[in-house]
Amino acid sequence: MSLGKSSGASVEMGECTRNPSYREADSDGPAAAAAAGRSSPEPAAKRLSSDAGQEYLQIQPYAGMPKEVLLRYSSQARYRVTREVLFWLTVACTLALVGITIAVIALSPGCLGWWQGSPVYQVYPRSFKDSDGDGIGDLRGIRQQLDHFLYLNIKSVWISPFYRSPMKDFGYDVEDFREIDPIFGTMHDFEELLADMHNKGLKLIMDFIPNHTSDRHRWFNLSRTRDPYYENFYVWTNCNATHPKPNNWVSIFGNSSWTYDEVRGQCYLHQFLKEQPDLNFRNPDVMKEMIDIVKFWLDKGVDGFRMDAVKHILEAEHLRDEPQVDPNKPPELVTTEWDLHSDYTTSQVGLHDLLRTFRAEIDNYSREPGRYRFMVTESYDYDEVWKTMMYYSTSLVRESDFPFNFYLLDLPHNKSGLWAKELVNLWMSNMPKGKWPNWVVGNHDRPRISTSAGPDKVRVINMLLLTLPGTATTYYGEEIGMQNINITDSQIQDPAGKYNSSLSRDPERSPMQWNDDVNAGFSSGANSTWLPVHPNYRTLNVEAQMQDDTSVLAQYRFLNRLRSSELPLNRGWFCYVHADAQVFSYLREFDGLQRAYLMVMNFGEKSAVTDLSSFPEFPERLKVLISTSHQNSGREFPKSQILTEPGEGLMIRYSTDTRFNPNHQGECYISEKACYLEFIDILYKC
Ligand SMILES: [Ca+2]
Ligand SMILES: [Ca+2]
Repeated sequence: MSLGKSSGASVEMGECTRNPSYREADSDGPAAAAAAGRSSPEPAAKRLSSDAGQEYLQIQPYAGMPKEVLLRYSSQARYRVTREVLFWLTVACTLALVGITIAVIALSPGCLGWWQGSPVYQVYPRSFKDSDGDGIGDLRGIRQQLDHFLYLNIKSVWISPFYRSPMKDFGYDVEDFREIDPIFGTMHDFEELLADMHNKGLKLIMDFIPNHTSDRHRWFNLSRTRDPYYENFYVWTNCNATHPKPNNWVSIFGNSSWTYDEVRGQCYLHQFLKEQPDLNFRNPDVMKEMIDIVKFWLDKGVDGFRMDAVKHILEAEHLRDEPQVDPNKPPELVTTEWDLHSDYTTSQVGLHDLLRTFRAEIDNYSREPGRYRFMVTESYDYDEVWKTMMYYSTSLVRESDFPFNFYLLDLPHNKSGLWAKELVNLWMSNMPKGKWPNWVVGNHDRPRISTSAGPDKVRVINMLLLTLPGTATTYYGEEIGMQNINITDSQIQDPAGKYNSSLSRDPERSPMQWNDDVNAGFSSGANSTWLPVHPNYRTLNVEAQMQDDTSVLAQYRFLNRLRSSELPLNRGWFCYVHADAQVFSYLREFDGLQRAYLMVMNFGEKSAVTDLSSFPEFPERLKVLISTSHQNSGREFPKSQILTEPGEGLMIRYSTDTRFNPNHQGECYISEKACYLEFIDILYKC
């Protein structure tokens, strides 16, 4: 705005002239110059500008200074320099902050996902808790017991199938993938369960069964009647009605995997029960329908899937006979899966493409912050561990977060430290670099570890499970050392057991033992429970063990809580230290952290003295933080003489500045290397 060109300017000038300093400066300017006889050819404004530093040196700030005056005033060196210094200081600080932020992000190791930070607890829903007294566990029952998971510090819960099902294979024969079986409750019960779990910080992992449906599924009925869309939803082939064996393939449950269907006049394939026809994943419409089902549950908010029996998803299209393990065995005696090399019925080319397609759909739901959806595959190739490893994701293609590791199920086969190490190493030495391990010691298909390995080994096996690197899986009841039940032939419920009582999986599926009330607190109904409760429930139950700080439960809880809070245990190095006929010993440490955990565990049948004096990294005296034999907790041993009894596990905690892993690189593993800076309490990549 120009001076004197508007009334506003006049007002401003009026204000100016009331300021004595300005008036003095104003009159001192051109008037003083004229008085001094200096000629002044320059316009007044220009002269004012060039001489501002001199002429306005005496000006004091006052309210309502006009812009031009203010500018002249502020252009004095003392203000200009200060201003510029402050400006560049602000720029420098901002850049430094941005730089530090980028550096911290770049140097920070990734956080552990929820599926890495907690054991996965497997709930077998028929057996966990019955809410309505019919003797069968249900979803409302699970909801009633959520605090049990919080008590154990467990965050991930896998619930075995609860889809609508004729229960020929207790839920693994699905009649409708979008409905809850009435035995377990309603969709509303499920939604309430899921909401409650999320409110308590728990994640729900569902079973997903891609290989087959129930023969009662709508798709199968439409396929039998050759509905054009569903005609090829299952694996059909021509066969002889009186001798329905198009080839020698056998079912996992025994005998031919083909059954003649009178309605369609063809045979259908079933790799499991004849009531579980295999879906035909060579038909893209089948994949599309199954993906829609996955989305249905992801939309409901489930946190992940355990993909069932994945290696069976595809079969060879040529349907040729599989080679016999014993070529001389008469073909009519080839009736079990162990009689054949399952070259054409498992792990076919294209299988991983299908799983990666499922994974990509699941990942679409992982994009919201804090809503990672998890996928674990169930596949077991006992002698071909490399096949199992193929389910791990690669850096380019996403598949499983991990495939289930069932090798520890074989711990009871040979009670020795060497055997324990061999089974652990089978996974660790074959796992792709940087991947996350996992460990299973029990499930709904295998005898409980307390029975197969013996009750005296329960504590040490739980200790192993919770101190190895990676995610542990705990089958319900293992946290209290539940044992198999004995059942008579008339009590058998499992279809596999009805076919062959020695194959019955009922013994490991008995009701959860909550307390010493009727039915072990599992069911308040007067009627009997679907399987008998183990008679030891009066003393072996959750409530009793909560009162006893030396119990299996107390030890499980202690170790699991420690695991979640201690860096060496939840993401540190894992190093083999020693193995012999009795003892398996390993170390967990974390670079930059002084605390380390030395595990000395006796899986054998004799007491042992372990001499670790050849390792200079360990202090001379080692103090036991916790022993599975309670009386030995707190005990100190010289490192040359660490005493363990059969079935005893020691967790030794010590402090050191000397790292073990740099000197034993071939014996040590880590998934993602990270270091700790004690000085400012942060993790960083190293
Ligand atoms: Ca019930
Ligand atoms: Ca199949």
